[in-house]
Amino acid sequence: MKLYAAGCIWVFCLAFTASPGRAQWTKSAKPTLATILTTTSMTSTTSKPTSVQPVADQHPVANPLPVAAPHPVVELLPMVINTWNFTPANAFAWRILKQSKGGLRQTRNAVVEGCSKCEKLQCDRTVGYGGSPDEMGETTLDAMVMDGSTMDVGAVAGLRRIKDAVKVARSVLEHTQHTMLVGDAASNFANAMGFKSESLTTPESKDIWLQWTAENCQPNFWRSVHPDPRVSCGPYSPQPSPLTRWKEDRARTEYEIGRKNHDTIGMIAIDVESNIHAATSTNGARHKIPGRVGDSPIPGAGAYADNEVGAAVATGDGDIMMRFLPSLLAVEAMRQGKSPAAAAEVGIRRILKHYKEFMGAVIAVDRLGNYAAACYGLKEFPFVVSSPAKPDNQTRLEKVKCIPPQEIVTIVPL
Ligand code: SD4
Repeated sequence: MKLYAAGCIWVFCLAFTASPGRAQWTKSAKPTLATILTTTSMTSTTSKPTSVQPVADQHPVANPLPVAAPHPVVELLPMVINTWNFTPANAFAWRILKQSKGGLRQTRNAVVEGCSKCEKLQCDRTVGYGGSPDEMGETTLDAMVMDGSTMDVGAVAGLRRIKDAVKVARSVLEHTQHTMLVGDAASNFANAMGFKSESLTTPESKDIWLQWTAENCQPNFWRSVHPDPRVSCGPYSPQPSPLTRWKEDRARTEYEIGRKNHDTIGMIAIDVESNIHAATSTNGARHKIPGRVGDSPIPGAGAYADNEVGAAVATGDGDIMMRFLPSLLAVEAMRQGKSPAAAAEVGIRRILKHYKEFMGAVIAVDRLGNYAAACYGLKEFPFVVSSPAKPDNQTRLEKVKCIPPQEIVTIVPL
């Protein structure tokens, strides 16, 4: 019995010392069983996060298992990671995160300032003012900030006439007990918090809208209405809705949801103590029906963070993605011991099970800074990472190959 107990302890010690994340455990606050499992099961193929090598065990043992030679420890934290090739936003956030030795405020400042940078730069014209005009030609903004230590969230949706969406989301988090404010009322709140109102329309966004109206409002997001939305502008009135989904899938294919009309910045920052913040900002989907809200401001959909486990951010076709909460799925998969690579794929594959025509990506990061991404509907998905593990402590653009297209499955009528 004693021998058995000693054996169990010994096996545990071996597992612990051979774990790739061991080097960080001394720095990170209290690793949980979930993080132990996560770290030991990491098999990411989409990135090279596990460059930390096991340290040789010092205990005498009759038949020692082979262990790697001592290897210099590579720190993975602090880190900043974000969707798409929005490198200046990442570099800005990285500078902020490194301004001090980290700490809760720094991760919040990092993600908010990083996303805010993208809003100012109008990244790909899909973040910030002057992009994705809705059916009336107006740009409205969605954004969120989530604090992984308190699980507090601040979000805005359909924000009108205010450029600083992610900063208003932060104000919701810090100055209210609510989670999300929407539309004109969110703008009133923003004014009260000191943000100024101004038009979000630019000559470019006006041209996009004019061209769309000149082309009979094609494409659009309507279905089962009269006149036929595939050839006409509104106003529309309702028609009986078919019980099949094929029309919807066809419409989304025609719409060609992809880069340039459908991106978002989703950013995660983690400090050396594994304090995590995640944030998002977007102007949503081009030609959306006024009032439409996407996945980006929805906790669990556009982003999710939990200091105990890690965080995830998502980008893509928000109308579909928000039905599955892929960021929450990814974080929960890591909690159950999956690697970031497997966890990101869980978020994507759940959607694929139901929607074969969707485009999107999920980035998952564990609390030790190991990361991976998974995507579908594109050839590859770029993202930006800053961490001490990068050469010269630099901000780097990386890419992951997406899951190959699935066979289109015919939807059988209900
Ligand atoms: C949305 N998901 O509103 C957002 C936009 C986007 O990547 O592309 N996100 O649908």
